Amino acid sequence: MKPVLTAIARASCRTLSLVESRWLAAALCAVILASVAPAGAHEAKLPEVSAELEALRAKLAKYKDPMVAIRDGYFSTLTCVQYPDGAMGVHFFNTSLIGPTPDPDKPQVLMYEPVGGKLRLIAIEWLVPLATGIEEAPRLFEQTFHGPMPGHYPVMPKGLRHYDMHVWLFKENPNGLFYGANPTVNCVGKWPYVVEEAHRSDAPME
Ligand SMILES: [Cu+2]
Repeated sequence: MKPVLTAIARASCRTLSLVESRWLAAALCAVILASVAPAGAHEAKLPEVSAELEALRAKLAKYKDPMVAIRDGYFSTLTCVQYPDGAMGVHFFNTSLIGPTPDPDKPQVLMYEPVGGKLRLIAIEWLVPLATGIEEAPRLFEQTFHGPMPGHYPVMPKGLRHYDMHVWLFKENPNGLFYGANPTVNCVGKWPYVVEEAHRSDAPME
């Protein structure tokens, strides 16, 4: 159906180009084309991942709806976290999943990007506080967690020292699938509550 609509829109654009006012024709044309743009056109490009992460992405896709996340115990921390080299977005944190051994199927954190006043799922994160008793950095998907680092104030108390690992399952990160900040995500001016952190997200802060 959509390709047919797009073809009709393009044809009407050609007809409009015969209209005397070029400006008016261009403006009308833009409106017509925008109205038939496919719904997915504004969706983030999905990164290529291993079969294991692909399966996890399918399992977690239900959380594209933040209401589903809330019902499952992932609560919004309200603020959008910004770094000099990119942003993480808004973290939804499920404290009931905290433990010393990270479960590959159950990240403690979901991350959302503010887009047009709404939240779009972009990444997931595992977070293991030192208070769980772990001493060495955990590993998942052949990656070693970052840290230990202090809690990210004011979203967390500074004393919440932890290891963490981010995976950009739902939005391509030019810095890498496991890198903390994504330069294509921006909080400033997009969300009423923004925390700007000075340190690069992956740098251990002792
Ligand atoms: Cu994060």
